[in-house]
Amino acid sequence: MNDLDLDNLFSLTLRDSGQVALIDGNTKKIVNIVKTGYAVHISRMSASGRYLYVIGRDARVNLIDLWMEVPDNVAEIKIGLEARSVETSKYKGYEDKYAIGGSYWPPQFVIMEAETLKPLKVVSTRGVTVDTQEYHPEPRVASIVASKFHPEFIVSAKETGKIMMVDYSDLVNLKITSIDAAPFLHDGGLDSTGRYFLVAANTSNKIAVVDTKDDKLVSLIDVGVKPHPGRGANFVDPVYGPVWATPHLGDDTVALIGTDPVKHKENAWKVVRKLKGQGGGALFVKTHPKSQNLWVDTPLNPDEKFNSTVAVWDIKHLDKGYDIIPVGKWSGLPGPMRVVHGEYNKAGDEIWFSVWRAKDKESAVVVIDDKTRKLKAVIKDKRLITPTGKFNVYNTKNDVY
Ligand code: DHE
Repeated sequence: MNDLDLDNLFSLTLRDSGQVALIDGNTKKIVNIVKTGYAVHISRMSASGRYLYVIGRDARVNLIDLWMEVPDNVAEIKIGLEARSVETSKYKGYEDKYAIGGSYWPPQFVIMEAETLKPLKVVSTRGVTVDTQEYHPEPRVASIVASKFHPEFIVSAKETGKIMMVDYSDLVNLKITSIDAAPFLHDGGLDSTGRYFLVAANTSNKIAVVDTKDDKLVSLIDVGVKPHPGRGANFVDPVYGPVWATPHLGDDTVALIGTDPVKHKENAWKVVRKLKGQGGGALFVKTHPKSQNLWVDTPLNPDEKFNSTVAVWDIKHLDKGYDIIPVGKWSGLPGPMRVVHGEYNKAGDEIWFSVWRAKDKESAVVVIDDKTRKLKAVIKDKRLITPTGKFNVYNTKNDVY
């Protein structure tokens, strides 16, 4: 019912106002500000691209219909008291059929009817840890990803270190393949083929790799201190072939892990390179299949030099080191601030960063021309309160990262 270029719409988290801003990626204009949960956290897309799901830290899931004249909420539910993750079924034949929310408290995940959010199945994550085999009463649900190879959700339980392949094809006779990874699982994403899921076990300083076709653990890889990939970044390293990258909270490195066990067998599931970045306190890394740039933020670094800038590498010349892009300065806003979470537009020729300031201060989104690395636009509006994560509809729907 609208003429929006929905594939290039962005859902921008407005963390402390409990809202998302829907922004037209072409005009950079706000289409709507939608009320969501408390300290709203992430957005994910349905397979068709019609429905947007948002989860708040209060475990409120909002379902936004992008086909309405003005996209807005059409359903909401609380799946618990505290939560971080939401995802939708993407396997062929199950598009737009199920949604899943994972909660920190109670320790459980909830499978819902995608079009209404009607809860269909609640599954507890209580159980024993993979290492000492001790009972844990509250394993929080961390990242959730939809499998492309089976009708399954890939659900990470933080404290127990288990990755559960939850088969949603038969909710009555529910099958879960439980894979022992490592505690404490946090965030992660798929490799470029969509077959392998790489997830940070952050205080174990490891990345766990799961083959989502064979439903098996492939490897536990030692990386730096407290890896924090977001969904990670996939690109082709000129020497080592296809890699997936993660930066770290606890050190200044970016680990590049080989992801091609067929044509680059000797590099698969090994850290093939460690880039030296600006500093610790990094949260997110980003590139795009059409880009030659690898971007890393450092929003949690206490030094203003780092938390208001981002580092960018030329993928073809990784050994030349990084350039520093003064995103905070380009916003025209004074510090303190955190520059956080790069996200590409659909075409892959712009990257957007949030300039996150206190909730009573003006914030902004800075849009950078990816090719020239020059400032393209600054999106400012008094309604953009504490912008953090942002999710382009096309890239989120298709797991482009
Ligand atoms: Fe997040 C993803 C948990 C704090 C922004 N965050 C995730 C995921 C988890 C998680 C489990 C993976 C979800 C998935 O993929 O299904 N985050 C937590 C926390 O427990 C933590 C550390 C503390 C808390 O109290 O919540 C936390 N997160 C933050 C922030 O302070 C951030 C920087 C700003 C904000 O908006 O709250 C933040 N987290 C994000 C973003 C993603 C995310 C933007 C999704 C990244 C992506 O590209 O997919």
